[in-house]
Amino acid sequence: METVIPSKEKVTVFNKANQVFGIHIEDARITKSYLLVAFIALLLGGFLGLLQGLNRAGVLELPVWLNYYQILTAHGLLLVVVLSAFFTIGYFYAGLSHTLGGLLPKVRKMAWIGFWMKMFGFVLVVIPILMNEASVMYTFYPPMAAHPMFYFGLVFIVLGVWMLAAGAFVNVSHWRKTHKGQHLPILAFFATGVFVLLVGATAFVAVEVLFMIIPWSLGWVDTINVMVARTLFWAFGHTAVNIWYLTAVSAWYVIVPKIIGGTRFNDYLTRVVVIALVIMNITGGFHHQIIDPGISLPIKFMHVFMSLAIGFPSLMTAYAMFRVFEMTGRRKGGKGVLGWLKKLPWGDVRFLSPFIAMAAFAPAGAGGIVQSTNQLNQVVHNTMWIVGHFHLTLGMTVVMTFFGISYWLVPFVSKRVLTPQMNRIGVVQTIIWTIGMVIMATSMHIVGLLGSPRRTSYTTYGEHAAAQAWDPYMMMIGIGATFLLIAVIIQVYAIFNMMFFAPKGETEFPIAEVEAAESPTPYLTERWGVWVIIMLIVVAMAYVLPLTDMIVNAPPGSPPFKTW
Ligand code: HEM
Ligand SMILES: [Cu+2]
Repeated sequence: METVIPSKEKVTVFNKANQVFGIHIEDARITKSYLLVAFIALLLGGFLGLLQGLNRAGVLELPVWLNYYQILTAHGLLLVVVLSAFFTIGYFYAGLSHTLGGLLPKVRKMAWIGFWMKMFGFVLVVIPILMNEASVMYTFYPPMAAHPMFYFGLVFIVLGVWMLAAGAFVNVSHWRKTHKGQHLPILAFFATGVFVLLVGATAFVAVEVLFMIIPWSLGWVDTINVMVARTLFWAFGHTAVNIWYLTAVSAWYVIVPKIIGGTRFNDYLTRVVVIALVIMNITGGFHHQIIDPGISLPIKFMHVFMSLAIGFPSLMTAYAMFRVFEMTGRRKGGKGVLGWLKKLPWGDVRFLSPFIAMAAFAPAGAGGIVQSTNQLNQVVHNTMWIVGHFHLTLGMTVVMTFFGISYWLVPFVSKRVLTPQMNRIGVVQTIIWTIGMVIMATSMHIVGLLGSPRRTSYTTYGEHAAAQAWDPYMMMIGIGATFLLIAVIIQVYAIFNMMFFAPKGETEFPIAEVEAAESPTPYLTERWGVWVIIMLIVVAMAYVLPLTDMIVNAPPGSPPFKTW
């Protein structure tokens, strides 16, 4: 079954075969495995989310053998690490296979090695969590210390990511060698950006875990520099969430225009957005530490500047999307100021879900700007507002885009079709998820402004009046969480159905074309070596001075603590 692609001619033949017969069966198996893990993580994580929501609403007391922080750790990791990463990898590997004429045999091997490294790492992480030996939450900030096994698991997860990134780079550079002078297909261009960022992000957490936390948790060194650890974590954590966002953005630019029967936005500007997001992403990490002590004001100011700079490509994206929607709607005969909106395929889950996802990014992005502002951050820092914010950004913008993708990607890799009934189920799922998230995230924002802290199990603070004022909102969080779990169950049912039981048939991998009249994109955009060097310079600018300062003028280190 191995398809060796030695020469240019064979590549084109294979390309054609790929377009006619869909994805190579072995490439499909890779993506299916990643997607299955992703959606099982959604099921487990969503269930734990409901437990948290009901606990905080005051209607569910957790049994003594189950700790709120244990659940919170698992929920965060399952959803921000497992669901997001596995979906991203499954989706982009299918995209690379489809647009580059199949994965190379050695890349397939790398994808499987990466898969099992990640799974092995995940098992190592889960065991101490189940034993209540690692209730450190997904940020695992020192001086809280988990069982060392937890950190070894993280190392394997990172190694798995590197293996997958290497696989993607091998396939991309092979294609470039055999297609000299051509532009990388747009989805492979996005994939390159995502894997560059994944390596950049995980490099920080690898240093933190390998060189600081593991020796400390094993007792080889007595104390840890908490500030350095937090800084390395957020250089990673901040970038990670932006990677999930960039994955969603790739579908908005490339896939959604095709689904609505239109053309995609200007190719040159699209590539510029990708490059801008890659270069400027890692340097926003300190906006998570905006009220941490020991970081000088000019440095914080620089990170805030870089964080807000990311708003620029995001606004370009918002403009690009609505331009595509309006042009497509008008071509289909939509008239007047808003008449074109009626021409969009609202009944198609592959459009509806990512559309709501994009709309959610408006309040989500605005909240992000609030949080990046020093004075406003003081009001919302570590309150439920923050939890509301990332359920809008990740729980709606990113995850709903992933859901929308799943309704064509799963049939595509399973050689099945999306039936009208399944589409209807998807629309219902989308509506229930939207209702749940809007209720939950809005209540979280408000109760956060009223002072309710995040990461705190149910308490009345001795019947304190301020805490009692939170009660109605907490109840709404519980109600939103219930809607969400219903939506999770429907979504996971849809995945299994589309993967194993839906009618056989060919499904298209939807990739939109550019406008015929568009001028060609300058080849400059393909200079990935240059973009990576600029990225490294910007990262050095943001991190070398503050990290040196934290190490040279180190505060007293801390021994490990088990606070739960
Ligand atoms: C069924 C759907 C979901 C429900 C009911 C839910 C509910 C909750 C609740 C109640 C909290 C706890 C807040 C606290 O005590 O601080 C929480 C935390 C969190 N959720 Fe969700 N959530 C859901 C889906 C998601 C999704 C899809 C993501 C991301 C992809 C996500 C990411 C997180 C993260 C990262 C935390 C924070 C953990 C921490 O602070 O350590 N959640 N969620
Ligand atoms: Cu951030």
